[in-house]
Parts: sequence; C-alpha cells; structure tokens
Amino acid sequence: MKALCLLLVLTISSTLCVDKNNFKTCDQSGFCKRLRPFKPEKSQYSLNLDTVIVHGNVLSAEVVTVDIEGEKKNVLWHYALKLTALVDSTFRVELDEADPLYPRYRPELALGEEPTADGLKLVSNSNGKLILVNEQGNKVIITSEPLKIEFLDLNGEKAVILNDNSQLVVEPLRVRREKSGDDDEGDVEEEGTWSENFKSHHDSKPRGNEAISLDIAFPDADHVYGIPEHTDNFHLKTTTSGEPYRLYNLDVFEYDLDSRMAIYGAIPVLYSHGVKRSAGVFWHNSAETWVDVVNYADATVVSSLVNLVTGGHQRRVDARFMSEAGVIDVFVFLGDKPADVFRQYSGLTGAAPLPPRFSLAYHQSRWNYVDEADVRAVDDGFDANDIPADALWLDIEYTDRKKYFTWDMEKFPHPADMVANLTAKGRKLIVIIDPHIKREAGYFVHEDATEQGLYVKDKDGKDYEGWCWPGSSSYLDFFNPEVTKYYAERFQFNNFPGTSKDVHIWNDMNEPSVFNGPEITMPKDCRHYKAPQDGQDGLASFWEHRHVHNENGLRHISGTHQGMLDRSDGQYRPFILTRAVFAGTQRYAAVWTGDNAAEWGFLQASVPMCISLAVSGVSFCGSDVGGFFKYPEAEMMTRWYQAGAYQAFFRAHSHIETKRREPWLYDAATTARLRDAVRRRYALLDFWYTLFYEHSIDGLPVMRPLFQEFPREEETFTIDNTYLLGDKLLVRPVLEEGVTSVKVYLPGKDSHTVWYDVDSYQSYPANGYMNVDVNIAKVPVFQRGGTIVPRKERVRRSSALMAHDPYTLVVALDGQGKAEGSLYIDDGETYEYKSNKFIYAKITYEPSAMKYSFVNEEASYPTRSWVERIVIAGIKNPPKSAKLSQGGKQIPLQMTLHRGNDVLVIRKPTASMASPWEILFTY
Ligand code: NBV
Repeated sequence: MKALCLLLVLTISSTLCVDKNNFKTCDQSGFCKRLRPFKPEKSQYSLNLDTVIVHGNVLSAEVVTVDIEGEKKNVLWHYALKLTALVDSTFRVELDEADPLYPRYRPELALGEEPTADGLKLVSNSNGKLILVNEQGNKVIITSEPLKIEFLDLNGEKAVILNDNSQLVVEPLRVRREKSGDDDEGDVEEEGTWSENFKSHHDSKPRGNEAISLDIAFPDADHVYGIPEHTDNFHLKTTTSGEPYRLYNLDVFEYDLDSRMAIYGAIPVLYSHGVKRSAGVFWHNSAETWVDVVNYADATVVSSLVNLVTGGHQRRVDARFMSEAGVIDVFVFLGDKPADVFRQYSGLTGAAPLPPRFSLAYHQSRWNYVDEADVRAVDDGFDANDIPADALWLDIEYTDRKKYFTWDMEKFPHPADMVANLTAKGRKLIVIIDPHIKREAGYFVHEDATEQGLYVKDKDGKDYEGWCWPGSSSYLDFFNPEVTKYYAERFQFNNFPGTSKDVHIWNDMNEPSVFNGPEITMPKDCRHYKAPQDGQDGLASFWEHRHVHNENGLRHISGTHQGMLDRSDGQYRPFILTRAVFAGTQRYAAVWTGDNAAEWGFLQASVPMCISLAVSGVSFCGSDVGGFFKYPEAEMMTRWYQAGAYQAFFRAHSHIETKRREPWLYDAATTARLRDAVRRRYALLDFWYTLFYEHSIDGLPVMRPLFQEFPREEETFTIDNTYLLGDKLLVRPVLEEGVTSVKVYLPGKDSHTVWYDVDSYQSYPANGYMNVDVNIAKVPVFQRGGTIVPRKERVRRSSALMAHDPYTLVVALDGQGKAEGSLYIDDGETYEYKSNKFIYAKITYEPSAMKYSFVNEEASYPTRSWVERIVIAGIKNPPKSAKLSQGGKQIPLQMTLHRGNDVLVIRKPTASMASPWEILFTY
C-alpha cells in the first residue's frame, strides 16, 4: 500500500496522500487507551433489588456503582437500567445515568420503527437473582451483585452474557472544577479528561470524559462476524495482540487490506455462530467505537486465558464494545439460526425497500466523463459493442467548480438533452452530490445556509469551515430538520435544472470527509443542532460531533431520499449510492466499498466486505469494478467484471488520473469476455430483482454466507470467497491471478444436496471441496438442486428494453425430482406495486406437473412476458409427453433430451407470465 501511495503522490498531489499515521490507534484515542486495560476482578456495578419494577414488557431498576472500604459500601453513582422484551427473541438493555448533568445522545435514525413489544414476566426473585421470561420462552437471569445479565436460548442454555468480564463502564458526566491554588483536587483529574490532542488537532472536550464500555460473551460460539466496514476476513479475529476493530466513519485514502482500521462505514452489529446456535448484539451508538474480540479457540488465547479461566478448551467468543459517548443501549438477538439473527437485526433497522430495477443492472462510471460529447461517446460505445448498460455516472467535475446542484455550463450546456438521449435507450444518469458546500459569495446554497443558519457550528458556535474539493467549505447540519427540508427541496426538478425522474444521486464524502480536519473528518467538538428543550442551555443545547459522527452520513442520505421522493410527489423509487454507512443505511441507499485499487487483493476483499455488509442489513453492496486507483490489465479486468456480475451493486469506476478503460478499450477477446460477464448479469436480472423483493419482505441477506443455509457445517464458518445468492446460486468468483483451477466448497452433505454447474448442467453431490477447472471465460457458479431460477436470454441495450422479454426457467432437480422458485415482476420504477400492481409467483416442479401460481392473488401486473424455454436438469425418468394448461386451454408441448439424457428442454411453451399456468406430464 505504501508503494501505491508514493506512486500517487507523484501523479496527483502530495497533500492528498494520507498514510496510517493520520489515523488514530487505540492508544491515541483517549477513551480507548483509558478503557482497554480496564479488567477488574469484580464489577463495581450492582443492581438494587428493592427498586425492581416489571411493567408491561419492561423491567426497570436502579443500578449503582459502589466502592467498598472494609465493611463500608459507598455508593458512587446512580444509574437507571431498563430491560425490554421485544418480539422475535430480541431483548434491549439500556443503562444511563439516573440523573445525568446533560442528556446523553441516542441515535435517532438507525431504528426503522419503534420496536414491537413482547411479553415479559418476572418468574423469580431470590438469592440475589432475578429470573424473567419472554413470551417465546427465552429466559433472562440477572445477578444483582455484581451486575451480570444472562440470556438463555429456548433449550435453557446461555447464549449471550453481559458483564461476565466486569468491563461495564458508564463514565458519569461531571462539572469541570476550576483549578485554584488551594484546591489540589482540581489538578488530580487524569490528563486528557477535558481536552485531547492528536497531531496538530486540539479537541476541547467541553463535557469531559463520557465513555461507555461493556463486555459481551457468546458461550459455545466458534466465531463472530459483522461490525463492518473493515477489510479483514468475514470471521473476526482475536484482537489481544493488536488493535481492536474500530468503528468510525473515515475517508481513508488508499485504505489498507487485512486491517481492523476504521474506513467509511460503521455498523455496530455483531453476530456469533457455532454448531449449537447463532446469537447477536446491536450496539446502538453513533460515537467512535472500538471492539475487542477474544476467540477462546484461538491458540494464543487458549494458553493464556481459557486454561486459566475455564480449565480447558472451550468454545466461546468474548467481545467488548467501547464507545466515546452515549448510553449503553444494546439489543440482544437470541437466534437461534443465522437466518434468525440476521432477520432480528434487519427487523430493527429495517430491510432495504425494493430498489428501482435498473439499479441492479450494470453501471458505467468514471471520475470523470468530461463533457456531453464524452457521455454520448461512452453511451454509444455500449451500443456499438453490443454491451448492455443501464446507467452512466457523472463525478464531481460536472458541477460548476464543485458547487453541487449546478452544472459546468461549458462542458454540460444541455443537461436535459443529454439525459433525454440516455433515457431514449432506457438508460439513466447518476450525478454526484457531496455534502460539503463551497463558501463562495453568490452560490445560492452557501448564501441560504449562511443566512438561515443551516451549517454545522464550530466549538465556539460560528459556522464551521473546513477544506474539501471546492476549497473552503462548510457543512449542512443534517441533524436540523430545517436543513433536511431545505436540502430536500434542492432536488425539485426546477431547483436542479436538467434533472428528471431518470437522474439519480450519488452521495460521496459523507463520513464527512474534511481534508484539514483531524483524521480527515470533522472535529469532534463541532456543534450540531439539538431540538430545543425547556431549560436546556449551554452544553445541553447542542450535540457535539463526537456524539453523532457515525450517524452523519445516514442523515445526509435520508435528506437526499426525501428530496428524491418529493420531486416526483412520491411516485418514483429513488436510487442513491452512499459511501458513509451506519445502521439503517439500507433503508435509503446502496453502498460501495470506496476507493480500492486495481490489485488482486482488493478484488478478493470485495467479497468478504460485501458479505459482512449484507449480514449487517446492507445487501445492496458492490466495489468499484476494475479498481479505482491504478489500471487493471486484461486478466484482472475480466475477473473483476465476472465477480461484479454476481455482486449486488455492479459498477465500473476509476480514478481521474488512470487510463481510460471502458470495456471496448481492451483487446477484442477481452472485450468479448467483459461483454459476456455483463450479459450474465442481465440474464439473471429478474432473479436479482426477485431476490431484492424477497429481501424487502424478509430482511434476509441477498448475498449470504454459506453457513446461513448450512448452519451445522463447520467447514463453511470461515469460507469467505464463496457465497450464495438467496438460497439458490452458489458463487465462487475467480479472484486469483493466473489460476487454471480453483477449489470450490459445495455444502449440504448431510442434506444430500446436489449442485449443478450453471454452464453445463453437470450435477455434483455436495461433498465439500472440489477442484473446478477455470479458463479465463469460466466463472464457477452452481445452482442448488431443488431450485428454479428465471433467466432472460435476449440481449438488449438496457434492462428497460428487456422488461417484456420472454423467460427461460432453469429447473435444477433435487434427489426427489422436485424443485421450486419464485418470480417477481412489476413496472420496475414506481410505487404502484404497493397498490397490488405486481406479480409475485411461486413456481414448483414435481414429476407430475410444473406450476406457476400467484402468491398474492389480489395482485396482478399486465406483463407481456412469456416462457420461451424450460430447462430441467437432473432428470432421471423423462416424461413421455407434456401439455400446457392456461386460461382453460390445453396445448401439447415439444420436449427434447440433452447431455447424457439428464437435461430435458421444453421449447416454446408460450405460457404467459400474466396469469397462472400448469404443465402436466405423462409417463
Ligand atoms: O469524487 C471523486 C472521488 C470519487 O470518484 C470516488 O469514488 C470517491 O470514493 N471521491 C472519492 C473523492 C476523491 C478520491 C481520491
């Protein structure tokens, strides 16, 4: 990475190249340094049993910290504990100061809706322990002294334990004592309590220390996962001998691979998994957070810890969250399968809504397409080379000198015509809108924001000024509802001329990125809007940036989302791409993994990074295809397109200084392979769209780890170069240079699963690892036996032009000769599906009949699509004849056998997809 950095210094500008030294280690982050070594023998926190009240689904009680001096106990501080039972085996534990000096921040936008209550009963209160049970039968045992909370699964076994290692901390807010000559105590405060420095940056910390910490144990777990965004493996590593995982949204220029450093996104959800069960926790906090992980199975931990603590080998993982501010607010998911915990989390933070269909197709981007002629040439290039594309992107250079909501009128004098030219082919335009605002007299956004007080303030209450692309910049304060309203209005078509419903938005730099700020972001003592409350002034009248940092980008995209909805009176679905990520981001936007490089390591990292985001709610994820920095030679470009074709967000993008690399700029053979990769995507587009529809209902990851479907198969727990799309396709992209074969793990041996190579229909029994030969054209993808996948084989310029094309249905039979699948169809862009204008069909195959029926019978959509081919793979006893039955008519069908007579093809069944049908087989 260093070499790459130096190389870019020469080609770009030396001020932009940031190395690791610009980002804090735990030791350089005051609270992390302070809390990390804190491992007391016994927790100071205890619950006062006399104060326990259980009302509805909530237990509340007082918790105190005590200091014991001989026989004497001195209460140091009072806290309020709340335990809430929620539906779907979920609990919430909140611990705040009983009477804080100022309210402590709680994120406001991460949770989709108010979580639904479940019943909670206190079943016993004796011997210093409370036992409670929720409606599903999960028990909670609270030990009062010291405080410990154990959550039990439905078998009565401990699944999650809070404060087992006594690392619970809530630093109380205090009044700063003025130093005076005769008051020694004033000087006793630890250094860094009331201010901190990092490099040349000073953090004034007006509230002093206010950190929190909690240890969370997962008995029986083999691994933990989640807490994206990092470039590490999907399964998290023991952190004892290095840095903890850091969650702090940062613009890390040329981020490192295999690292626990913070990058653009921060989702504080963590899952455990083992052969026994899965569980999880969501740490609902938007401040800078560090997470330590100790896996007891790890060799170094076994020797040092387990033998000591437990006297032998034990399956268990401990995690510990440390945040700079906020309250303890942790949701506990009791699973018990991986799919359950993933659903429990997305149930809280919301599943992504159905995206517009085009956004799941192929996107072409570059920093920058320089002018209208360039856009036209690229657009035409796709047609000339017979490569489908759905969207062209414009990066920051389209604006009038980085003033968002304006155009560079010399280079883009006719934006509306440019857009019309694209939409004539069913294509869209996506333009970037960054959150920094150029401080230039005459720029309407700056003038309005200054006049109306819409900017984030500095520590002294003046408009904060930082440095970003436009030069001197200020930042809209998206925590202020007036700002969101003002910003959303900027997307009205008349406020942003040249845009239309077919222009969508890219929100970059929203960590926020501030070139001259500490760690390239906003100083923590900047001030954000807080809703005025009676009697709250001084420090109680604003939030500091430290409280809200990780939620900043989420606020930004929610404003964009509002604006895009409002501009069409709520008619059209917005597409937004964001770089900063927090819990709940998926409700508004897709995410990409930021500035990667054309290196094999980054191609490899794209898979675990996106799986990690997918299990953390963000299924709509991808990485810059081809790599942002540097230039991918033909082989890497081919492998990247092939991999990207099977990741949810599929966009080629590149740095302004790199050589142009539209697919036709490679040699003819490579262009043909890139075309093939893009076509593979378009053939499966309706499958992707159906997966995203189903995700919007069930919240399960679209791109999912193997162990989600095969939770007892231990080999799958650490595989992160292979994943499933829904429960149907297994993808093992070729991510390595120069290989002629790759090892592919086919899971499901206990369930006698069969897998079919999608190119040959050759079937393979699930038998763990096998070698698959891969020439440069090969992408190992397998369809699970027992599933049906819809495809569209006719190639057109964009997905819009394919809307009514016919389907090929690929039926991959299981051992019983059965299969099932689903298909979702609607207009692809409006909300009319909410008024029943859609088809959600179930497709089943049994030896006697294949059926296409509507799951929701009140819904319909006038599609002109029909079935042009049915391919049935794995057939053992082919039928003699088949007839289609639809709308009262019966039509005999033609069938042919292929391969070793185990693939049956029904040609032109001509069944319409607009109404149910059945194919009856005779033998
Ligand atoms: O807007 C320019 C770039 C953009 O192309 C990239 O995708 C973003 O991640 N942006 C970052 C700012 C500058 C990066 C060096």
